Amino acid sequence: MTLKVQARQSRLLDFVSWIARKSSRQIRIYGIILAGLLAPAGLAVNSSNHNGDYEGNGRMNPTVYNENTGEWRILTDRNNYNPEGFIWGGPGWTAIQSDYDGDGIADVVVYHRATGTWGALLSSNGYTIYIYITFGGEGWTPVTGDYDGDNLTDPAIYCEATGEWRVKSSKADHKITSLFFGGPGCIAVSGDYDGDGLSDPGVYRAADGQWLIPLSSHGYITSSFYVDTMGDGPLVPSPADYDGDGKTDPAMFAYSAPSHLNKYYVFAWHLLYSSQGYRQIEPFYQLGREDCKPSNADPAPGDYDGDKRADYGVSWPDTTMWRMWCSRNNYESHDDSDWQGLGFRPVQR
Ligand SMILES: [Ca+2]
Ligand SMILES: [Ca+2]
Ligand SMILES: [Ca+2]
Ligand SMILES: [Ca+2]
Repeated sequence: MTLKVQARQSRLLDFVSWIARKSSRQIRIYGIILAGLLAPAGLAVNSSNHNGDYEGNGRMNPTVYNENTGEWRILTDRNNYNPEGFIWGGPGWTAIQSDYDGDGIADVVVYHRATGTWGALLSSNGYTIYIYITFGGEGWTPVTGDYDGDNLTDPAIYCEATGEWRVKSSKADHKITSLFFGGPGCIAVSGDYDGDGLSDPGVYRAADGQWLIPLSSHGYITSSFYVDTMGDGPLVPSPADYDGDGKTDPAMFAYSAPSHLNKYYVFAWHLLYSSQGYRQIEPFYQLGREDCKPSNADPAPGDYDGDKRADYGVSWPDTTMWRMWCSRNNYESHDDSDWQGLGFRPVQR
């Protein structure tokens, strides 16, 4: 098991030193954090958590990862939405981008599924220090979130076989909290569904399509939601705050959407708006393939235009294309970019 950082390290360092210059205002010595390596002196939180935002401007950066090669590519404003790349990870490593040090800028993290090793490069020290912890392993999936509400993402994992969640709380010296919720057939869909700043440890139950969400603001009493997917699929939960009220909205992405005129080459987002009493809105349908085969676009929702509402982004593993429809112009037009490479999938937040 090796982490490849050597080959393109200089490019990563170029990239990250630019970020460090650009965001020097925000960089302070935060107590760290992921491994609890440093004393938490001077700990301060000065911005809301911006998972997936590498430039610290409130807009997420589209980011993809090729597990075969360990390559990451990021579209940046400073580069006119052309990709920049580096290598971190490789076969067996899942890529995650969240803000573990709470400086408002995404950190670059990989998780080794077989051994539970996390390899992290934090933005607040210029991505120059490699931090490794072991947390999880076979059967455990990382579940991103800020469960204690201090604006720092907490390393967290979920085991579907047992329904156990383990959270290393950043506020409590990364002490592990364990809870049981979910189990076989339940996929973790953590998010802040009640908008109180604490992630809620919810699950999507595939058998009956129920979203079961213990809400932090209600003593973790479970609320349930249902998103009608109209017979479309394969399905992937795709929760995000689509209406911009600060609450995560239950949403499903359907790779193929025969509910739209029986066209399998169309994909769909099916979702509820929390701001409208969890009313299900019209599905967001778009062409996923031009050759009429079932669509294989991967979903990558995120707030790419910085208006606090999630935008619809997709990336194709077998083409070099990125496409997104932004809320700022009512999803009416799309922006395309080119990854300049094949085999990339969206990075999890
Ligand atoms: Ca960060
Ligand atoms: Ca919450
Ligand atoms: Ca919402
Ligand atoms: Ca947006």
